[in-house]
Amino acid sequence: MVSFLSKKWPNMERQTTMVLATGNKGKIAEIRDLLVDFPVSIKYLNDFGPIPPVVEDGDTFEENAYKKASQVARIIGLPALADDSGLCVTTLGGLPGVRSARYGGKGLDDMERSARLLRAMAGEKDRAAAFECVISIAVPTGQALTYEARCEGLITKAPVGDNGFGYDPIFYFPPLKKTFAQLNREEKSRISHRGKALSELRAEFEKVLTWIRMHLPEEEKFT
Ligand code: ITT
Repeated sequence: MVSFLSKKWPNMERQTTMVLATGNKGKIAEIRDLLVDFPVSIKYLNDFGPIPPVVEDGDTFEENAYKKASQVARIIGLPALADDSGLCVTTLGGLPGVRSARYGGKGLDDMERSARLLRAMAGEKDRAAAFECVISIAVPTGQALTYEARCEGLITKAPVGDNGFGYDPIFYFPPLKKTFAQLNREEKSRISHRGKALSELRAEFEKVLTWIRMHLPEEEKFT
């Protein structure tokens, strides 16, 4: 491993451990894919004992992403990466937005939330919407880096496709003439809000790792 890393990442002979601060399996799969060849050892919330849930009461994706990353980093004592994202529908004044995971109330699953949104859009001609994503990487002392991106599309009249998660079946991406749920993970990541935010992060990953190491206590730098 070290020899592979030292060829591709000459200044990164050791791996840095980073916790993915999300319980959303769809996000985990997409983020893991995009960091697979990077010199980080990824840990998941499940690798640690029960962690108090983060109250996502921020008004912006950025606030919530920072809250999730910084709380997990502080409690676990390792750098953490969190994603706050959602679907913003123009004609609904940007809703469900930061409340995308809770739209329609507690106890609904992804399909029921999408059905609810389609009902709210019934008869509406303006179907414009955008997925937005903010990635926050925080260290235990609270400093953080932020990456963000959006992806514009249209809300369909009915769900189409079986892939992905969340609102993917009702989000149509005109350039590919498909909903996100008709794309495989790689196709989606090339154009999605999360894929674009993570590709900015990938583009300067070496700098990010150096920044993380500078902000870690001595004994955790090379775990
Ligand atoms: P964590 O907070 O644990 O990361 P969460 O699902 O609660 O998981 P958010 O608060 O960021 O995450 O809510 C994001 C919601 O927005 C998510 O549950 C989906 O309903 C929707 N969403 C975000 N990105 C999406 C994507 O790529 N495809 C479909 N729906 C997405």
